Amino acid sequence: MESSRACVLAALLGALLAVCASAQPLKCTATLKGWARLPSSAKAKVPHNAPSFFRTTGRFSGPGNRRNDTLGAFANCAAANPGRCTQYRIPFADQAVQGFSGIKTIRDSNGKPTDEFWVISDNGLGNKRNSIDSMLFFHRMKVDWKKQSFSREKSVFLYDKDRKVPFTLRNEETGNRFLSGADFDTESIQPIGDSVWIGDEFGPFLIEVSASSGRVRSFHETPNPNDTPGQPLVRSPDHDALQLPNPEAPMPAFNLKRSKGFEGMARWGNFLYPLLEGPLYVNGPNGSRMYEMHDGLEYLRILKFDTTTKTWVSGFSLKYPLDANGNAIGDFNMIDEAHGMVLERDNNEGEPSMACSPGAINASCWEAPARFKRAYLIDLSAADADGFVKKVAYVDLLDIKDPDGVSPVSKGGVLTFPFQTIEDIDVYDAEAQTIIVGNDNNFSGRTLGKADDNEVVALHVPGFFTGGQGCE
Ligand SMILES: *[C@@H]1O[C@H](CO)[C@@H](O)[C@H](O)[C@H]1NC(C)=O
Ligand SMILES: *[C@@H]1O[C@H](CO)[C@@H](O)[C@H](O)[C@H]1NC(C)=O
Ligand SMILES: *[C@@H]1O[C@H](CO)[C@@H](O)[C@H](O)[C@H]1NC(C)=O
Ligand SMILES: CC(=O)N[C@H]1CO[C@H](CO)[C@@H](O)[C@@H]1O
Repeated sequence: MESSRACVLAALLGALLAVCASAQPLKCTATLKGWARLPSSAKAKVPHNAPSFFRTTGRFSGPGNRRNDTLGAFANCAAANPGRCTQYRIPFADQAVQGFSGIKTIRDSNGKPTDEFWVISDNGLGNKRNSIDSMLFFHRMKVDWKKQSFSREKSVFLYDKDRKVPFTLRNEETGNRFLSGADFDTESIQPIGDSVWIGDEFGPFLIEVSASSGRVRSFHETPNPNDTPGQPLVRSPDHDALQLPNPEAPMPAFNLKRSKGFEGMARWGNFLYPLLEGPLYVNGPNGSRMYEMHDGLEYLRILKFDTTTKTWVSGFSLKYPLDANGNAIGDFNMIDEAHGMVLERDNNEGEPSMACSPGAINASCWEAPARFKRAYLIDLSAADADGFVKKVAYVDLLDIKDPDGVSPVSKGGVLTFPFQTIEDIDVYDAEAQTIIVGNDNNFSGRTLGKADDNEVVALHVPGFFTGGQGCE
């Protein structure tokens, strides 16, 4: 906001137009280099030593989250448009693999990318109450760009045999104490050494597990970057320590929306940079309560964690300014020491060209099609005095150039990525100036009446590797 005011002033003076032009993020062209899919029906068998309860998923996704053990008891329909359902019915046998909320390119010992990636599955069916019979796991996936498919090479299920988690687990009194979608909502993944660090949304919490076995090694609460009396921690309504008080008593303090925890988490060296998906809820200027804002726009907190000492870096807090209130971030990874990539999105889904007419919503159009799906290049080293990182440039994921017809779902040389939740971004091959982006398929987005596959795309974005050069 301030920069655009400065621009108007400079324009009035008829000077410094070049400086102005760079104040707004530049649009970079993204060209499709690879496209691959994992069928939405992909399922994983549960480990032989996991409770048999987990051989079925989705018993609690019906009305009121009350259980129903009958396979296929409920249709899978969009919340906003109940007429629009997918081909699947719930509960189903085994565990759904699809729905990835974080990605990390696997590199060889020379730092060259392989065609393998770590991905983490989201917590199941979307929330704490309907994901009780979902297991938590991450996977090593192999992409075959020629066959346009990706396959699961290995799945690592999370378990807390050593009782590192300080609250009662769903599987408390079981041999291995596997973690479930009622315990955590796993959203971001960073391998460091032989550990994998996972960002959660219920606490929000940070969890360290063994990269090879998934055994929990450490557990960390989130400090409140604001000095708010009585609120030393960031807590969402799903934090384990919260419970509803008696009717006449005040509500307990919590300061983050549900499902707005560590959706993204970048890494540089031994430091993690967890990024909250939603703004903190803070004390307003006149005794009111409000979401944190700057010049009328919500912003998100980036924290810093030292994995060598396993402590939060106190006093550190950068801020990510959203383009619009209500937008969310999907993932965050670094390109170099100063630059990161952040996915920012609206909550809409569906092809913009297939929008419903106002007041005429039915199952064959999108009631709220995708409008804002972007990957931002940010500069952390250019943060202003208030800690706001600089949004340098962006890629419009609704306008991916596909001149060579790489993807079978491109139309007129353009691929759109109109999914509600796009939650995976990382550098793929820095030398070839490519990045990798994936959707968190929560069963909808591209095709009406059908659960969409998980898609990953390799995008050539030279502007992201040159600080925005060549972008307009
Ligand atoms: C479970 O769903 C089936 C199929 O819709 C229904 O017939 C049955 O009554 C349900 N059971 C319970 C306990 O709600
Ligand atoms: C996708 O996830 C969002 C947020 O969790 C939820 O509101 C929406 O209903 C889901 N869509 C479908 C089709 O399940
Ligand atoms: C559904 O709505 C769209 C746009 O609102 C309209 O063009 C189409 O004819 C409708 N289809 C049905 C089956 O009503
Ligand atoms: C009564 C009053 O002035 N309320 C204001 C308190 O501050 C918030 C946030 O700036 C405003 O939105 C309210 O209007």
